[in-house]
Amino acid sequence: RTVHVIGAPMDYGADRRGVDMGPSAIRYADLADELAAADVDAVDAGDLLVPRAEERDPGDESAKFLPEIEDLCTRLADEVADAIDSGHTPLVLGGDHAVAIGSLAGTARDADVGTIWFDAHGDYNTPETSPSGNVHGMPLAAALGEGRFAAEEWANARGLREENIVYVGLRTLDESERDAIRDSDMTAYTMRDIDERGITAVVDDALDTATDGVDGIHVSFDVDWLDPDEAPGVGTPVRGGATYREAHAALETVAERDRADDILRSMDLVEVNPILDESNRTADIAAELAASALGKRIL
Ligand code: DIR
Ligand code: MN
Ligand code: MN
Ligand code: MN
Repeated sequence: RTVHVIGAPMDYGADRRGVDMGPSAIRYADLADELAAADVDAVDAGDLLVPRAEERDPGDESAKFLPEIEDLCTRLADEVADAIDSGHTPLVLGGDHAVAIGSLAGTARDADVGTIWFDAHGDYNTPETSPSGNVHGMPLAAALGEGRFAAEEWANARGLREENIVYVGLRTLDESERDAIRDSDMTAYTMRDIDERGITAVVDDALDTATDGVDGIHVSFDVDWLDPDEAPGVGTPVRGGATYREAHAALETVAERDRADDILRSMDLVEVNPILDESNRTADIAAELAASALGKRIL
């Protein structure tokens, strides 16, 4: 397998500046060595060019920097789709989680796709419902063309199937997201499911649902899914998250299924914020977790 690393150093989607440095921090955390340890070939396509947020006006308060996000995500979607066409597995380094709009649009351009969303948050707001106006809280709604995103052709992920979207380890939702997720065809496992059943059983079920009848899955990993004690370098920490070991076990379970059924199509690692981090430890974990997802094994 060849992994195609794409840096998306964008922080238009979040309030706290600094996630634009995520790609550098993850590379600095020996991503290349970690990928080698996973026994994959890797090509690093470098970073997409992103104008600095300070040079821009946030514009519409209900979806800040949306034209800038459109520009980045349109280019990212093309690069992800091209990488898949050449038989590679795109690994997108964020950047805030709004970059997933581009990843999903690219990976689901010519295929039916499911996704597993590892995140403390639901990321299912629309400009109409978002309490913050931050687009990193909206990528799933954008990809599914909800609300105002119905008119934003660039954001829609054509082959993404709602019934193949699975959240693992949710622990905080905005009120309108709760109702919308309940009314949707998506599947949601919360931290409580992990407490009760253990991470590997939950991820196994998530994989059954996400892979059912599709060509492959996209794994979107927001590092705030981890407990802030493990991953302090995030803009929106929420206590009660996954432990270090649960996170590795989750992604090793994905890798195991991939080894059997060749299901992993693309992946995001997002929301690493080096400004808020302690000695790059959040980026370190992110790099290690990429290796677990891509097949690194002890024995
Ligand atoms: C919040 C935060 N639900 C929002 N979302 C985050 O702004 O919509 N997602 N941090 O990862
Ligand atoms: Mn997120
Ligand atoms: Mn999050
Ligand atoms: Mn390391």
